[in-house]
Amino acid sequence: MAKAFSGIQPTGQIQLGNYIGALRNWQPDPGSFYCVVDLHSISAPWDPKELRQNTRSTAALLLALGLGEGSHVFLQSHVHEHAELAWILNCLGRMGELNRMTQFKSKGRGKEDASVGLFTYPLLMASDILLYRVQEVPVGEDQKQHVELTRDIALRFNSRFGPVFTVPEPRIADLGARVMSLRNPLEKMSKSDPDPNSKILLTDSDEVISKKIMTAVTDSGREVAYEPKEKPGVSNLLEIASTLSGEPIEALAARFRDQGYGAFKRGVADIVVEVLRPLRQRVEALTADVSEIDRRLEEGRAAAEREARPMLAEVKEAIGLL
Ligand code: AQP
Repeated sequence: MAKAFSGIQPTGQIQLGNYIGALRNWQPDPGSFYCVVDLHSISAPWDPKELRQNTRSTAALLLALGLGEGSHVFLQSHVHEHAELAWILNCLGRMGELNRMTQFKSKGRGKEDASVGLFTYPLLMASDILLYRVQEVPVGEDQKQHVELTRDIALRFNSRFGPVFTVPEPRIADLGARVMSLRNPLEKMSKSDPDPNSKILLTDSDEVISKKIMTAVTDSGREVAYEPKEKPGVSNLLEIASTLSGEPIEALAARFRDQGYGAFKRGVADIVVEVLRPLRQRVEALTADVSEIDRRLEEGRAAAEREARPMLAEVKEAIGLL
């Protein structure tokens, strides 16, 4: 069984793309670590009150998914080894490779007021992963480049200072690795998209979910078919429905082919509602007990520290820090 690490930013309410592309693939295997990466989320402007709320609600979601049983759930800022290793990796990462990161290009390139943290974010992410000697990093497509950078940094470090780091692999699902916005199917669904109708939140009620799907942008014509280039809107909805129901895309497309977009969207909405409802109810039950969330995060912190502390000590020794 491969050990895994992955993280999610508390930059807002968790959206369906986060669930389909990442959370759904996180397994509660012993030795795996799942983290609310709160330090990453302050690389863009933030509101302290919202950050506190989003951090707890994101932690509640990971716990509701059962990731605190077997595997461990914790907050990045609770384990200072992440920030400390990040400084060391900042001194090994190269300007050229960070300049090539597409996420920085789209979010920060050319913006005078973008934070330095947004530029160096991938090296904090490399630290998150490398502290836990994991083999796999289950992520959505948009994070693949950052995991590849982590591999490059680990290989560079190991060849210069000895075999300290485990070199991880990204694990990306074949389907649903890039769920698209419901308003613009050429753009990724994102927590931070200001248009509420572009994304389904895991906290949305059944009615809100149905309404958002019924008003999702589709394509010209009326035939339901999986053709991501010609029919990006319909194909996105087919991917969402297929990943959540387990029904193959071809079977779904055949079932709805001649029924028109209205009936198709109703079918997709029913699938999404049925999957998210029980999860939302578990999160609501957990959120009512803040002290229980904090107690379980404390357990996660202790487990994470037991791995991260000796790993950082090994790194310091290898690079010559006394
Ligand atoms: N649309 C998506 N489809 C599939 N996977 C996705 N992920 C994010 N959006 C999609 C995956 O979710 C995990 C957690 O992401 P993150 O919180 O680290 O930040 P992100 O990738 O930048 O996600 P967002 O929702 O778009 O956040 P903001 O708006 O803050 O930038 C990752 O594994 C990611 O691949």
